[in-house]
Amino acid sequence: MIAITREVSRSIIHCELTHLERRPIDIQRARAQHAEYEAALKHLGLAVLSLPEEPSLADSVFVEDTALVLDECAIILRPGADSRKPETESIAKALSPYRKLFTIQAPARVDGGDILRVGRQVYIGLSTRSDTNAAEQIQDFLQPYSYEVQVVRVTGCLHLKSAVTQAAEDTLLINPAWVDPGNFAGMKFIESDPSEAYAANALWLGDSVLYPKAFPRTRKKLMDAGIKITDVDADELAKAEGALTCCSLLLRE
Ligand code: CIR
Repeated sequence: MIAITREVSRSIIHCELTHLERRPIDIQRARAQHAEYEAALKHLGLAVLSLPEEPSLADSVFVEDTALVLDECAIILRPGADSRKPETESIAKALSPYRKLFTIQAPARVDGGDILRVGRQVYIGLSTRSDTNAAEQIQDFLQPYSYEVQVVRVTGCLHLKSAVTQAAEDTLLINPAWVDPGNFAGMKFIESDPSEAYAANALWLGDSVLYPKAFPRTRKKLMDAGIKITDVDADELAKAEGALTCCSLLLRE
């Protein structure tokens, strides 16, 4: 498995914010935590392809929002925030040796944070960043590969994956205040602790998850469910409204 990542931009203090107040971001600390994230992925056996910094693209560390990568192809997305649209160019270059590429066409908008793939099911969150036009284009691109695309309403948070992520083959980690579990037929659920609103974003790696140290109550629920956890500190990039899935694009070689 390869993880594509990108160095934290020196302009991250100018990041997009939707649900959070702007707070100072310590760039050195953000970079150190990001390096810890990459090291954890390497330790778990992934090859990390770390792309160079994009000094003028504030949110470019959050590579997840630029593409949907599947085994059969990749789709270059069209991020909902205008400041983030130029991020896709270098990602398309990085992905082209590995996958056939499709590209979402204007005026459709979709952030990768709004796309949750579980097996052959692709859920697309309708948030302030993503729309039905993009969902329809994704459905068309994936039609030959027998994925099922389903749109999901999300409220109160930035992205679908702020509200729900996969934590095991058959299990979703979910904040039911932000997304209705009824959307995900056939899955088991672990609910994030109500006192830890941002705790539903785990990075699932097949037999374990990477998980932020900031959410001990939800972490205990994951542990109690028998899920193996690698802890990482991610609170500095959390000030930029970024979570763990946002910082990588995973692809099987
Ligand atoms: C943004 O608002 O676009 C960034 N500040 C945070 C993006 C986080 N990405 C993600 O959840 N996939």
